[in-house]
Amino acid sequence: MAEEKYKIVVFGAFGAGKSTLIQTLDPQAKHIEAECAGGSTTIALDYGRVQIGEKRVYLYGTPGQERFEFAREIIGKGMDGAILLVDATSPVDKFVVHLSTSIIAARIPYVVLLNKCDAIGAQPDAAKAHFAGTETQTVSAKDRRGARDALERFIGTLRPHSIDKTA
Ligand SMILES: Nc1nc2c(ncn2[C@@H]2O[C@H](COP(=O)(O)OP(=O)(O)OP(=O)(O)O)[C@@H](O)[C@H]2O)c(=O)[nH]1
Ligand SMILES: [Mg+2]
Repeated sequence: MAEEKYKIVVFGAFGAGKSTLIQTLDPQAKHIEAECAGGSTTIALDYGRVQIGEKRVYLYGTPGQERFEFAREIIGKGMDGAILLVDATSPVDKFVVHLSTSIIAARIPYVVLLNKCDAIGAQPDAAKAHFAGTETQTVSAKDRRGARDALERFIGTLRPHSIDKTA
């Protein structure tokens, strides 16, 4: 049986935990970052790979800063599914709503992962209310088991990448 391939793109606001999630799922993941106040920020992309049985999942993380819209557009080309990672310790703002609206407009299957649920002050239910009608799951991007379970569940709902459909 041919291996199935999936391109999954992780969207989310600045500091939502996208790079952390991809690094947790693939400890050999690569990313391009720059120093910024209080730590580092993704300036181009994250890239990781995860094998789930016969399914090979290519994970691409996007930069969260608003000015990198062009990078999100390029990275998102040809994706099979999108993960919207939401920081459950901060209020859902206009930018996060913009990201979810863009994913819906592109008709891409997606899941909302409510992140940082291990942190004091996380309010996943308040965040969830903004995504009524969409599949949501609570995670901590630092917890490998929970993150992998969430990814597996999402991949299980998808069809493989179109390049394999010709086989
Ligand atoms: N407590 C807790 N902290 C987290 C979690 N996920 C990420 N963080 C922290 O949040 C900060 C930002 O995480 P990143 O993974 O760099 O966030 P990002 O979404 O890639 O950020 P940009 O690339 O700048 O958009 C880091 O200090 C992480 O350690 C989590 O699940 N729980
Ligand atoms: Mg990042």
